[in-house]
Amino acid sequence: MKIIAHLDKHASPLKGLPHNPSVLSNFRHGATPLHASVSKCRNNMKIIAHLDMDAFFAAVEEREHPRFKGRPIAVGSDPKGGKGRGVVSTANYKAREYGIRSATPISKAWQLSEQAEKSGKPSVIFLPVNMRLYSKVSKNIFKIVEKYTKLYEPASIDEIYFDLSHSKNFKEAEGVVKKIKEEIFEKEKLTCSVGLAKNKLIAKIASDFQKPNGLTVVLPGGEFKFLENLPIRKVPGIGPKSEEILNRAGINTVGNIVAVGKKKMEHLLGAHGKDLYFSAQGEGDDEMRPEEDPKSIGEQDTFGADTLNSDLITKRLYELCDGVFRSFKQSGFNSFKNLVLTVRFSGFETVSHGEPVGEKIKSLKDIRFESLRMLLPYLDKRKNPNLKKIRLIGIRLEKLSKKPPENRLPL
Ligand code: TTP
Ligand code: MG
Repeated sequence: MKIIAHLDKHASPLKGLPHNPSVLSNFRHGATPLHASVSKCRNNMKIIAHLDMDAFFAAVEEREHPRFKGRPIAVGSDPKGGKGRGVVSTANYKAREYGIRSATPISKAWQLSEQAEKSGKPSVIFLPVNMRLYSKVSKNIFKIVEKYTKLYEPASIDEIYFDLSHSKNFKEAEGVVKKIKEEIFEKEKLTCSVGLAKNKLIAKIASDFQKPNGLTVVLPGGEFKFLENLPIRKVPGIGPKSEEILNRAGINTVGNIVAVGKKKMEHLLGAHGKDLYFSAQGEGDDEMRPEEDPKSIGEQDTFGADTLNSDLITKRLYELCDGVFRSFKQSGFNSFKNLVLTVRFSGFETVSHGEPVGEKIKSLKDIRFESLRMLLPYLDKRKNPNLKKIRLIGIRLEKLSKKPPENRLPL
């Protein structure tokens, strides 16, 4: 009998699963009893894990404030009694039951909390973002992973890929993952979800399959069975725009992508469509790239009221540059490739403009200069023909690297 996947779950077994009950029962039947027959790690076949912390910022806050245990928590900008204009960074799973999640406008989160309170449920605890603390915890977690394998690739503040191919087989690798999960829980009092598969793409989709506190193993050969009934949005690289285009063409599941074929996918989404066709069959990268850390450092801020006042906007831009510069100095990275400016207009239309100017930037003054140069066209008709007011601006450094030191910003 072929094992498609093995699921191991310590929390709610239904959370995060796709809506297709047949997939659920498939995987349930494939669980522990058959596991002894898992295939060995064949030549060239890698064993890759993807670990993602559960409700990261909110979970850290819950740990730091035991009195909030069990309460819904939203971490993000100041709700200002319902008048706040920023967004939620993340919400714990209790707050998600109210419909609050990452990127929910903070005013909407406030409303949802008030509604819940009226129906007798606990109100939401709103907390500000404490990035310094989360970065510290993130480093501690990555250090725990590093004890088990030197081949790893941090992918964001709360997620990391690591290579366990030195294990004899998937069963042994699963044992290592369990130890890592236990150590993270013991030392940091936090849970995470992990996916184990032959490449990064499947491991990432698998880590999201049973959140929170999940462990999902997709054995070699079982990739397509695992993927085929998942909604297309589960595939990294399919955002709301691609989803809409594909849905309109009747493509709703990963299996549909394969069924329509490469030509059709290319016709709908160009080269990206072709890539997705291969992804949908479970193909993907299995290399760890620790030096090419894709993490970015950025800050953004929503104005108290939409504005086109250039003094005010420039002042805020400089403050953001100062914050980003400070974080960069503390990050341990030495250089970056791209500087990205984000502008959100009234009505939420958002543009991001990035330029590969990292080489040029040697100081805080340079970041301020380049950011302002990129921003100015949005303050006049060059890139803002209707002179729309601006709601939010952001600055981000992308493609951070530990080398080369000649581009290091002065400390
Ligand atoms: P995620 O891993 O996407 O979310 P999460 O860890 O909060 O929840 P999950 O259990 O579903 O993994 O993001 C990690 C952290 O990054 C998150 O805790 C807060 C931050 N974040 C933002 O600030 N803004 C965002 O839009 C998202 C998606 C995340
Ligand atoms: Mg997470």
